Amino acid sequence: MAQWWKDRVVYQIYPRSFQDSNGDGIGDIPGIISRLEELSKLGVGILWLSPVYCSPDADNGYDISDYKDIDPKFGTLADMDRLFQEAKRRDIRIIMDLVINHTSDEHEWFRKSRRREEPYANYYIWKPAKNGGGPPNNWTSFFMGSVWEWDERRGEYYLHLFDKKQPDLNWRNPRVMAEVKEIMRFWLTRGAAGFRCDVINVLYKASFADGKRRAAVCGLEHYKSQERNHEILREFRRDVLDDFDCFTVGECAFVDVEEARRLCDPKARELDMLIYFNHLEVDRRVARYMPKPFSAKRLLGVLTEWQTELDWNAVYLENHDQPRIVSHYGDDKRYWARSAKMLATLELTLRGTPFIYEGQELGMTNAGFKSIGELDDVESHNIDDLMHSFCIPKFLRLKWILLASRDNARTPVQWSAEENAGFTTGKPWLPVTANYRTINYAAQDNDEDSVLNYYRKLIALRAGNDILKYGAFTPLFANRRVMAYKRELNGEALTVMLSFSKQKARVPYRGSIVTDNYGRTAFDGILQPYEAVVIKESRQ
Ligand code: TEU
Ligand code: CA
Repeated sequence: MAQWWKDRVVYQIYPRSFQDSNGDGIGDIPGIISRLEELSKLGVGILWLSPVYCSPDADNGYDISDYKDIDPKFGTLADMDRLFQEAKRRDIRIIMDLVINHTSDEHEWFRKSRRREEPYANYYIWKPAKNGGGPPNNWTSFFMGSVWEWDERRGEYYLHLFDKKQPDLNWRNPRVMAEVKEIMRFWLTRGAAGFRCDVINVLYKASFADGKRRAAVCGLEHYKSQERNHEILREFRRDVLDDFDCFTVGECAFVDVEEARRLCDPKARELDMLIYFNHLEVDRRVARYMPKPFSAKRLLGVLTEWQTELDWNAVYLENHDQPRIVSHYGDDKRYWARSAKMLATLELTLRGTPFIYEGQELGMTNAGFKSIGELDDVESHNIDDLMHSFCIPKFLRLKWILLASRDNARTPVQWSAEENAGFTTGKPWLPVTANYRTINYAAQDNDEDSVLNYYRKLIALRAGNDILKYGAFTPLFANRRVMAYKRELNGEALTVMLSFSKQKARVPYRGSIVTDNYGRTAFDGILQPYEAVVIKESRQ
């Protein structure tokens, strides 16, 4: 069924790195407003804002201390209202980040919970010490170490799946449910068009028994996608979301297709679509930090599973937790522009709602960090400590972490060749990547052949093409370096061929060109390095 959130392309803004308006080095809401024209010109129809609520920033806003106010570093509620209005004028809708697995330890609820002050005493997951002072179980955090932190004041441990400054809410407490519903209504009434729901499949902890040892995250089986978690999502729909014209996209940790089918079942409507990770991990061992060689065949395998098993899903290649795609599956040196455009073709010819991350449309690259000291991200520092404790040598730690660090995608958007890339007149909170003098918006805006204009062209192509939007997906062919797939609707088909390699490759398909990143007008069956070709099948 057609829906506005299927027709449109989403653009993710990481507010602190998007555009600074007042010289404090931190991007802000007035900065976003000042760039709406650029976003409109790109052709995006929905913005997802990473958290702009009050936060002490232990995890850059994913630790919220007040859900109903804007952090002063980003502006005011009045600025946010103006952003809703200004976006609406340009037919752009906005979804907010809903982070409800945990709050900040500086949230008023937690400060009172610690003191056992009612009604907050049971808003979080508190447990007494076990066997003479030890933690309640062996679970490990997504950000390394135990999930349990001892609280002197309360004399109990509290649970945190992420940083210790992110205590998990207690989803057994009906008051927590009521609070969150109110927060959702607050933003939907103000103008939000839905939510990106942070780690939404781990809310409900069904038991606190020890986890299986040797799991990447120990304890997962006790809280991932529990029955009650599904019910909670249906309750959000019934009691809140159904009253508004909105959609949800849930970020789901360690999710597989089977679980995803259930979460996105159009009948149950727990989520409208979800964010999974497997397609970005085909060249990684144990999650993200240990590399192995890339294979286009493996990538097509993962994509095929997700494209065909779900009726609809989110499609993305970058976000604020991942390295830049051109530095990951592309080539950020000789074939920088070619490979950035090839990856654009991949994203915009898959079935689903595309999510483009700020700077992706410019082909922004990894940051080129040289030392751990340059990194801001809590996860990078924790993983470094953990690897250190396993005696992994420094040069390897450095290599792996600098390549995969979340900060690679968090450097300021490169708007121009001016100082600090036109992002700020002050000192940016995270340094601008050195290549901003050549890779920037101003240089690409009027260059017909730029990565930016290629994105504009493809977004427009998708908008006017029902095969690309709603056509069925069928894999055709893949090897280590190239892949081909087909999109088909009402007897019409488009074939997409992509090269992930510096070498030429022969493919067995022919037809008239719909789009191509080499600008050619006829296809001879040979893919050039990092070429992307979309053809309309010739009927023979
Ligand atoms: O990320 C959730 C998540 O699963 C992360 O552990 C992610 O897999 C990891 O960062 C990849 O290295 C969400 C947010 O997107 C992230 O920014 C937050 O730090 C996290 O939740 C906690 O709120
Ligand atoms: Ca600012």
